[in-house]
Amino acid sequence: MKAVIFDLDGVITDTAEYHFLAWKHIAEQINIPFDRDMNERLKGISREESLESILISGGAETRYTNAEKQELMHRKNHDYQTLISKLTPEDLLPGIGRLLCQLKNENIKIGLASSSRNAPKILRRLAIIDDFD
Ligand code: GL1
Repeated sequence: MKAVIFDLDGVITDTAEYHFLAWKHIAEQINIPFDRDMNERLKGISREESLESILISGGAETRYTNAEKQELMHRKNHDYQTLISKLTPEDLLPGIGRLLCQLKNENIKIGLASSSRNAPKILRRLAIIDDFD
């Protein structure tokens, strides 16, 4: 094996829960019901696609201008960044720290594949950014 490519949210750390909370907050502010089933449909998709799916689920796909959509995404990301600002190396999911060590010891390259534009910030907060090739 030459390389291992990790997903981030919900694999390296439980940021999937923080995305859920932040999207739920925004959806409720615009009166669109948002539950865990809806959240499942958003996993792995970008911020723009996630907002679009939420708007479609609430029959609101034509309610907002592009500028208003940008503002909604900005608010979601602000809430999300407040939540991830509390992350520490303790928040690595079980086994991830050990696995990264093992891969490095065996000179296997380590990569990350994530739709999240917050990924570098999260790796820094978890103190594992230098482990990634
Ligand atoms: C984006 C979405 C999240 C999630 C991630 C991929 O993250 O907003 O809900 O789907 O992509 O795991 P971000 O907003 O951090 O770029």
